[in-house]
Amino acid sequence: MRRSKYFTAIIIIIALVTGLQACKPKNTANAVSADAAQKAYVAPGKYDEFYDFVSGGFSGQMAVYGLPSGRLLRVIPVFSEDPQSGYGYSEETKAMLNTSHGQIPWDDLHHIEASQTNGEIDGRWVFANGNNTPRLARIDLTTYNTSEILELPNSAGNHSSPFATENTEYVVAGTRFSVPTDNMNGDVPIDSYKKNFRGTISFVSVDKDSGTMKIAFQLLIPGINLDLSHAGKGPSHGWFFFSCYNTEQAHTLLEVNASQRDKDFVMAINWKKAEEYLKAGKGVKQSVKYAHNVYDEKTQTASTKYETEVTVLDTRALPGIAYFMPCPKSPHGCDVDPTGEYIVGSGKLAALIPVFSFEKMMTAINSNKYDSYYDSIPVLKYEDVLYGEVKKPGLGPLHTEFDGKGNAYTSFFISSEIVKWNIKDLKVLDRAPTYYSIGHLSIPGGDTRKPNAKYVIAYNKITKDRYLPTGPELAQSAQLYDISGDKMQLILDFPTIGEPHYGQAIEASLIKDKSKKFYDINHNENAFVTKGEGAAKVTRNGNRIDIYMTAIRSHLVPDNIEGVKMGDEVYFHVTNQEQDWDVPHGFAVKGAIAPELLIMPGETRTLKWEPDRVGIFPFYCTDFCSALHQEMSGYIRISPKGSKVPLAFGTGDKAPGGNDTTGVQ
Ligand code: K7E
Ligand code: CUA
Repeated sequence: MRRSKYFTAIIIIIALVTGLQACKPKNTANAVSADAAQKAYVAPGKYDEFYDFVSGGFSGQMAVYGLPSGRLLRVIPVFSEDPQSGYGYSEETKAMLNTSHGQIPWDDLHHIEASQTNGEIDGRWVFANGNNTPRLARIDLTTYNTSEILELPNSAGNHSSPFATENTEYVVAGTRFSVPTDNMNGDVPIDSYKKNFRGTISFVSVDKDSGTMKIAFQLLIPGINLDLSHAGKGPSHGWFFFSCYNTEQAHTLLEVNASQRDKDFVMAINWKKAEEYLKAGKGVKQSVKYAHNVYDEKTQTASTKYETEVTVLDTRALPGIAYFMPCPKSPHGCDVDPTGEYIVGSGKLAALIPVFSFEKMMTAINSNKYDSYYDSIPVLKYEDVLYGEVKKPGLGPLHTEFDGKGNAYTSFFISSEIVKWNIKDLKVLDRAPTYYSIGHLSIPGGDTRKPNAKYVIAYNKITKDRYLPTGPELAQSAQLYDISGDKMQLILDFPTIGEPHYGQAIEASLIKDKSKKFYDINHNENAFVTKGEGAAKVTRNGNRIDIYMTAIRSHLVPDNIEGVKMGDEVYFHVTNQEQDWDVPHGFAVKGAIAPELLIMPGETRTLKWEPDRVGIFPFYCTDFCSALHQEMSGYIRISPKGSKVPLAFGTGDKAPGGNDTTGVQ
């Protein structure tokens, strides 16, 4: 029996590995219809209709594209240092990447979640997960800055994340890897998995006004892997659904060992019940350590607070929080339709799509009708909670989104296609090939109560022959399909940065007018701001040199600096004096390890430099800002330690002169 299951698993794996080639659609050019170009065409000078916020995967960043054109509008640095803006390098932003493990320059970002009000996208923030070192980020959609990053303790592999409730009461994050919790002695044999490894789900509350995140509580769950999730809505508001795999609790060769069981689970979490337990004091306070990084818009500076405590509710000891619904087989996506009644599981290794009924689930729970228990959590009967199955939809279903007209769109990794099916009668209505190996797909608002059924976007894993070759690494790719008619129609391919796991497209009208044009310099409360050239100065405090510098088209004040010596720590605090849209200045100094800044109008940014040799070092503006941009430059003189050169600085008439101490050490 075991043997035969083992072989089944192997065959499925072979299908997974080879399926790609076997199912590669032919005649790809024919798939594009004649009027496609017109539908994706946004004339020069015209705006796109949607912003598409797309994860960069292993780049740790987020990209913003316009739709339907597919034009790249911006890359927002989130969990990775950014050589464009200096995020993570400048003194003001370094703290954003702090964790309990130290400052981490790079992470893996998978999922984007838009904030919601009444179950609809409200255009205030987008959230993203740091997958490797578990963190959640909040991005402000007026500035396109990462405003906050919250580390998650008791977590490993923050994949099932982030997912928001209908009013963004919570953004929720589940663990991919179960591990011993942080307060345990983690020095245990790996094969003691079943005894010592646990999963957690973090419920992060979001302040209605400021957006500030806080871990409200964590749920301790059995040692399994959580993959993805979605919040209930409408009638199922108050519930969360998580896809679970590795219910085998394997700890090695998961490819085979976590594919043994016919059914894994969708876990239903009653978070209102969890709140009750929390209120009743059933939570256990645990000592942990995690970083909470907040970017303050007033001081334009990020800071880190290390938190030391989290409240944990054990779902195995507190009945009524968690239930398991059996779901075939190694489910990946877990998606809730706009009505909140249907929950779609997507077993990567299953040849059907199970659709669960929230109403049936509640009936089964209310009548205490369980099949069994899994690590003290009730397991409901598959037949009791199943609304129905979509039969033979395709191979390797991953993710489902909805059009709000009663249809679902599911991505199929192995058969490389999107399949449209009807939720009520579970009949397949249409299928469209993707090029190739689609992962997530998204419809604007397609996971909310109010989808905008204009487009579906495919985020693909493989591009192979779609673009001009660029060496071994090819651009990954998204594809845009018009879904306004009965049949899906491919209208555009566009390359993406990193790996586009998931994206959320938001109607431009919801956010474009709130976009900030510049920072009011009068409200700049940075500790090192320079308001006006008259206030520019250089100060020495021991071996610390602070240079309060201004930038305006097309000069820097001061642009000649002398009297700095070897062994000094030099801080260039550059304030961009412009008060106009689209006039950043840059700053760079030769030999600096964190070499460059990009400074928005009205903003202050600081570059730290420890000169490593005596000499003259030029600095200059790196962003072409005017016809005389190339003249926007200056020099700093570094003298030997113990030199008598006095501290002096200025621009033009005020530039220092006559400090020739050559040979006078
Ligand atoms: Cu399917 Cu990380 Cu959401 Cu990628 S995951 S596909
Ligand atoms: Cu300022 Cu170029």
